[in-house]
Amino acid sequence: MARLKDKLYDKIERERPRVNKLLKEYGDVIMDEVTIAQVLGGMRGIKCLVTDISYLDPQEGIRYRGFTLPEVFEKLPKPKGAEMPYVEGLFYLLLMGEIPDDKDVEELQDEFSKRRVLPRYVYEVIDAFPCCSHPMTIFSSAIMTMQRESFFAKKYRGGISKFEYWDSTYEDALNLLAKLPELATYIYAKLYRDGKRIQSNPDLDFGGNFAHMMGKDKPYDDVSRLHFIIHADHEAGNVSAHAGHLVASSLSDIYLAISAMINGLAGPLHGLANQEVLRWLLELYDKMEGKEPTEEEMKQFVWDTLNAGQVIPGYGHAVLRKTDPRYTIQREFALKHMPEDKLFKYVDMLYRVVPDILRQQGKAKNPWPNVDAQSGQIQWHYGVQEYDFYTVLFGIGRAIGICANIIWDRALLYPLERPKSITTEMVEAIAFKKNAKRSKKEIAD
Ligand code: HAX
Repeated sequence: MARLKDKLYDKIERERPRVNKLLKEYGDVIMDEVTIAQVLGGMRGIKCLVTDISYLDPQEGIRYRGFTLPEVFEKLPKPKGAEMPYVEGLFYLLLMGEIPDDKDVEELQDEFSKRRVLPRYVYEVIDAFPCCSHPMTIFSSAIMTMQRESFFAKKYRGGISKFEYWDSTYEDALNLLAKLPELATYIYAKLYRDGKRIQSNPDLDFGGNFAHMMGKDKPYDDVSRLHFIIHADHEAGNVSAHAGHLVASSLSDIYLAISAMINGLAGPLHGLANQEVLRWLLELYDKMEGKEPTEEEMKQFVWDTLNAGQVIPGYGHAVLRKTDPRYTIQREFALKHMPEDKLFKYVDMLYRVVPDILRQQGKAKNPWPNVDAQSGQIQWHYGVQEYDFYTVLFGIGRAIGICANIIWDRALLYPLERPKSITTEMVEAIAFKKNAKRSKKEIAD
């Protein structure tokens, strides 16, 4: 992969002085103020992470390397006859910050193809899992099992300069990403298809090969490309991205970091929400015996969930304050390909009723749908109905973005992450001291 790696090296050489200058000449500049509510509230909104791979605007949604999602879908090269672009092209964009040409994508496709074969022991590890293990647990563990292949770990043990860390990290990232479709589809085959796996086809692209190994016809190849691309990154502070970055910052290799990233994604407030949406929708579907509910019935179902002290899965967001563009893109796909699908009609009706209800309830800062409100229904439509598997699909996409992030973390020599914690007593001391000042000022006023 000389061409991409050479280009990446040139870019790294150009980027390093920017970070050095900021550190050396502007290191004392204050960037943010932090309130007690932010510290006790999951660090919401504190500006303390840096990534150039993506940026999330609360109103507009995600941009990958400065491109909105509609721009990404319009500009990236597509396989012949396909509606959706190459996943390989997206990886190139995230890594390099430029739209690749056909040759760039072809080279990357070739590179993934050469690295795609899973070591034998990975199948054995998956086979050995006890029944009822969640697919995300198997996915994470299988990635961990391959840690012994880490090129970075071997190089580090042999002794290398920190300026070379990115190189073996890059090799690990490509080796791991290339294997994820085969790994995930084997987990699917093992759990839901009596272990009958379909051999990969080295001539197909990342998304096409995934669809092939899932045993799905067109347009599931486009569904896969769409799914992996929209899930790739959501700036640095979400749980999965942050977990990946945090673990990698101790110079743990890609296998350890991506496994940690997958573990963070497996929580119901994050990636597992796509599974929860389907589970919740099917509860109503069963109750209605497949009939379309009236808006009143749907509203009641939503209120019942809220009144039971549960969240509405697929709605709300820690940063976004508008409908997630990842939801909109999938909705447009569904409107084009499956407007009459019964479950799509449920999803569509939820879009009409949930935001008003959440506003009436008055708790959620963002009443609009996020990516997970729509993704599972599309999978369901194409026959992937084992909804416990949906977060694995999310994980494949997210690994693409996090690998690009970790390569750049190493390239720019970002250090071990180590924020400071204090005790509740110390927080109280800060709070009461500030309040004492405020009271004095209020009296003076
Ligand atoms: N349903 C019911 N209540 C909700 C809600 C929802 N969808 N979204 C937020 N709230 C509630 C919160 O639980 C919180 O209640 P308390 O004050 O009682 O604790 C209150 O509204 C304020 O929360 P917020 O500030 O608006 O939201 P947070 O930043 O704390 O949390 C979440 C963001 C995504 C976790 C939240 O909106 C949620 O739980 N949504 C449902 C689960 C979901 O869809 N998760 C996936 C999010 C996208 C993603 O990461 N995908 O991977």
